Amino acid sequence: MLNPESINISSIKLSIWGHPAVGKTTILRLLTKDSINKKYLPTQGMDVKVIKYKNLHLKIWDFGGQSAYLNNEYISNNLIGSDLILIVTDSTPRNVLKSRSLIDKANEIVEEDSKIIAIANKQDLQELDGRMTPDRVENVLQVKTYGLTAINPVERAKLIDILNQHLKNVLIRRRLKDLEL
Ligand SMILES: Nc1nc2c(ncn2[C@@H]2O[C@H](COP(=O)(O)OP(=O)(O)OP(=O)(O)O)[C@@H](O)[C@H]2O)c(=O)[nH]1
Ligand SMILES: [Mg+2]
Repeated sequence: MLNPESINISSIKLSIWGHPAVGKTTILRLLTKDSINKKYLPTQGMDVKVIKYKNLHLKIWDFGGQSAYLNNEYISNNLIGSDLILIVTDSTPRNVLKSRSLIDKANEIVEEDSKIIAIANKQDLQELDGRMTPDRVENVLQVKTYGLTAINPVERAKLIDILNQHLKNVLIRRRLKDLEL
């Protein structure tokens, strides 16, 4: 039985992508255990943070979502090489529909090399203003989707669980690829 944790691979690239103000940087800060700043400060360009994750270095790329950074060449150059891509939405119907095209674009760029999953963020606002449930978001996006409230530090455990699940698969895929060579 293959034990992914026994495989010594030094680094994994996790990209967090989505439209502006959906909560990408908040998700990064939830992971890095930095304090959550509720004031919106748009990310300029991108920010890369490295955290130790089990026996690996997890390199987290937090992309600015503003239109200047959605340009094809910029995204192609930087998304390439991702092992796992988190497409983040704020769970409003409008944003979820717009995020579908980001998934298509990401698929074109990375083809079979990266796993793409989605985060239906801002679930705390669901009852307040009718945001979509993770199941409904998943129906539209057609990739595995998880609900999250990134401003709530308690949700860190949930986010780590999601990553655990998918990073294990990343390692297994890499291992199988090595065996094919
Ligand atoms: N209510 C609520 N607000 C959130 C949640 N996650 C993030 N926010 C807020 O949404 C705003 C934008 O969050 P950011 O994480 O900066 O958004 P971003 O996606 O990084 O934005 P860009 O860098 O411009 O692409 C901030 O005011 C956050 O506090 C959440 O789960 N619920
Ligand atoms: Mg940001």
